Amino acid sequence: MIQKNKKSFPEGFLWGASTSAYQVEGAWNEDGKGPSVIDMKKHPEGTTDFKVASDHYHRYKEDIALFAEMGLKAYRFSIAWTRIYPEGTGKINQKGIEFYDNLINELLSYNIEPIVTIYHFDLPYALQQKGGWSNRETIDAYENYAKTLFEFFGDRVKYWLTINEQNMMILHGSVIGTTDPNIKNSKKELYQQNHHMFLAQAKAIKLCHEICPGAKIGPAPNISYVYPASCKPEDVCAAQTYSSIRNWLYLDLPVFGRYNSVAWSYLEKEGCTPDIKEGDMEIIKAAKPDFIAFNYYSTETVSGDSGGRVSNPHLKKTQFGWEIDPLGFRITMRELHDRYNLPLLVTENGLGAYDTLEEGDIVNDDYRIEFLRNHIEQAKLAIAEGVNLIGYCPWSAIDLVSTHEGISKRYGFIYVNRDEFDLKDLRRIKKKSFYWYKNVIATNGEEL
Ligand code: BGP
Repeated sequence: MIQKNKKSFPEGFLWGASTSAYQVEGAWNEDGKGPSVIDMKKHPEGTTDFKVASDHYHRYKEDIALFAEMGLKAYRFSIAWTRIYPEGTGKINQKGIEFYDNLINELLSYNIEPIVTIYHFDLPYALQQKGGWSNRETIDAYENYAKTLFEFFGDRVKYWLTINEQNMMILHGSVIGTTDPNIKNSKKELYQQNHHMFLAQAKAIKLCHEICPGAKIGPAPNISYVYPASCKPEDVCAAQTYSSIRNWLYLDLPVFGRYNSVAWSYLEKEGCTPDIKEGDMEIIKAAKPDFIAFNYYSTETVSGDSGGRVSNPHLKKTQFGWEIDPLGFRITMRELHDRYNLPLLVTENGLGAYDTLEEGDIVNDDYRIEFLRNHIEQAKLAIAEGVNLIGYCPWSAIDLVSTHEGISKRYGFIYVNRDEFDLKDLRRIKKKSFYWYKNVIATNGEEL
C-alpha cells in the first residue's frame, strides 16, 4: 500500500491538455484582431495557413464541453496578443477581452483550471515592423500587454506562463516564423532579442505577483536532456556545452538571475554577447518564478567530433522523424529538479502523426496512446523519486495546425475533420486516445 501511494500522482494533479492561439483559433482577422508575425509568414509548400485552423474561435463552447467530457482538470492555451492589442500596444480591443473572458468563464463553469500562456510565438506584426524584440520598446509593449491580462483575467487565472519556448524562437526562429526575414538577423542580434525577452519576462513575473497575489507564474522553455554520443570525454563536454546553450541559459536567468557561464563563454567566442544596460540584471534577478513549465518532445544527442546533433541509434522515431524517448522524459525531469528545485509543470508532450478517419467516425490512434502511456509511466516514476511535478498537459487537446508541417501532422485527442486545403465540415470526432485519456484522468493515473 505504501509503495502504491508513493508512486501515485498527487491529489489535485493538473491533468490537462494544451493548445496555442494561432494554431487552433482561426478567425485570424475577425473582431478587430491585428496581424501577427505568424499571419504574415510564408507557409511551406503543401501546408495550410493559420487563417481558419481548427475554428476554435467560433466553436470554443463545443470544444470545452468535449474537454470537460474527457475530464480535463486544466487547459493550457495562449492569448493572442493581437486580439487584445491589434498593434501590440495602444488601444485595447474590447472584443478580444470579451472572447477570452468567455473562454475562461466557460472553462471555470466545468471546473477546468485555465493555464494561460501570455505569448506563444505570435508577436504583433506592427511591433515587428518597428524592430520586434531588437527594439527595447517591445519590452514595454509586452509588459503593458501582460499587465492588461493580469488586470482583466487575474481574478480567475491562477497559472500564467510568460513566453512559450523562447529558446526555440532564438535557435529555430526562421522555421517557426518568428525571425524577421527582412532584417539582418545576425546571431548577435538574436541574442540581443533574447536578452530583451528575459527582461520582459522578469517584468511580467514581478507584475503578476503585484497584481494577482496567489497566482503563480513561470517560464515555459522547451527542455530536452542532451546525451553525449559516447562516454568519450570530448562527447560529454560537447553535450554539456550544447545543453547550456539550448536549455540552461533559459532557466538560469529567470531562476538564478544570471547568465549560464558556459553559454556566456560561447556567446563571447561567437562575438554575440548582448548589450546589457545598467539595471537590467537587477530587474532579472528580482523576479522569482513560482514553477518551471516546460515542453518535452524528445532528447538530443551530441558528438564532440561534429560539435552538433547526431541521431541516437537506441531510439525509434515518429513518422516525422522525431526521436521517441520516454525514459529521457524522466531523466529531463530529474535534471530540472536537481538544478532548480522548483515545482515542474509539463506544458507540452505528444506525438505528431498521420491519423486515419475510418468508417463510422473512428480514429484508432493506438500509437498515440502508447506514446503518452510510456511518458506518463515515467512521470509517475519521477514523482516517486521526489520530482515535484504538479501537472501534465500533453500537446494537444484537439487537432490543430503544426508550426510548420500543416494539419496533417495531428496531435489531438479530438479529430478535426479538415485537411490541408479542404476545410470540409470541421466536425469534432473523439479519437480512441480521448477515451483512454479520460480513464487515465478518472483513475488519477492509476490505469494507464
Ligand atoms: C512546440 C510548440 C508548439 C507545437 C509543438 C509541436 O515547439 O510550442 O506550438 O507546435 O512544438 O511542434 P510541431 O508543430 O512543429 O510539430
